Amino acid sequence: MKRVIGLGVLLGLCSAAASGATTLRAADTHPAGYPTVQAVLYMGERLEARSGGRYRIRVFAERQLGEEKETIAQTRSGAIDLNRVNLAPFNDVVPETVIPSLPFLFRSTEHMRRALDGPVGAEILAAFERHGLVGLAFYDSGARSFYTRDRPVRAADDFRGLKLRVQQSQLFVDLVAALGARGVGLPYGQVMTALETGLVDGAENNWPSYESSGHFRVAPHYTLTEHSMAPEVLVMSMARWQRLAPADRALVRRCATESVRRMRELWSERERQSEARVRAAGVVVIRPAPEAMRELAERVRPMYERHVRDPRLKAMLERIRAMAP
Ligand code: GTR
Repeated sequence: MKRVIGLGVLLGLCSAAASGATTLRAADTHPAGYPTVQAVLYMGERLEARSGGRYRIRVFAERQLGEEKETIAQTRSGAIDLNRVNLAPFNDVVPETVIPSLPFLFRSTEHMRRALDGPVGAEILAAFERHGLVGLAFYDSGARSFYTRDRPVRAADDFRGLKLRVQQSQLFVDLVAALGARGVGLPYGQVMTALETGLVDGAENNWPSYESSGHFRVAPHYTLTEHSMAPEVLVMSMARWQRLAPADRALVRRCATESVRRMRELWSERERQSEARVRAAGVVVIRPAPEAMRELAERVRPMYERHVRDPRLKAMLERIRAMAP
């Protein structure tokens, strides 16, 4: 759902124009204060300082510019300059993004960072260029786990009969089907109502999103499946990028890279806080037994064959596997 841009925002943009600074408009689905929003604001501070005040970044948080699928389309068309999105809504657009979104691929945060900070990550970021976007950086997103409204998921067979919300990605719809439930792709902003009305029985996300969205209040059973570590990504509109002087492009990249370190600090702190907050609110946290986890991994195994057919992507997958600690 789009909101009308407020007078304050317009005045802000006008005063930036009057001072001669160029304001880059950035979209984020999360509310103000969420680590991704903070990280892009930090990038803006760096950019403003490093460009001698010529550039600023304004973050339109909490879906002010639309849901992720819409903001991706708008960024590709050049209506939005920067976009911080999760990889999943890109799965059907940029095939390379499927790889780091695959279930149970990364063994740990270190494994994920090792892959994405190196040449594999650079290749995935470069792949956005074929789709009207410039990939600037990956941000951590922790691990995603399932949560349910009425009954907890303790064993693999508890997935049977459940309708679970996932991001708008075929990979994730298939993931839920492989587990034995039904996946419903919905934009983030519709999940709360879907949970409240029983349109879905649950959803899946990391600690900070589970907490900040308030979903924990309606779906208080959190099962630590940690099935995906699909990272966040920061992209720029290719149309906007091409209007930047080469030196300014390098500046934008540098400031985006600088924001990654800040994001990592903010993220680990927020993960801890969010987990503590939802536990204090009485959420039941379930750690599935090792046999249950083995069974889940077994169920999703055929997805690798189905979703990774291109030899180049298969090779990328093997490179990531080889980096496991
Ligand atoms: C969050 C992610 C968002 C959005 C959301 C969702 O973890 O940071 O960008 O994709 O999940 O589930 O829609």
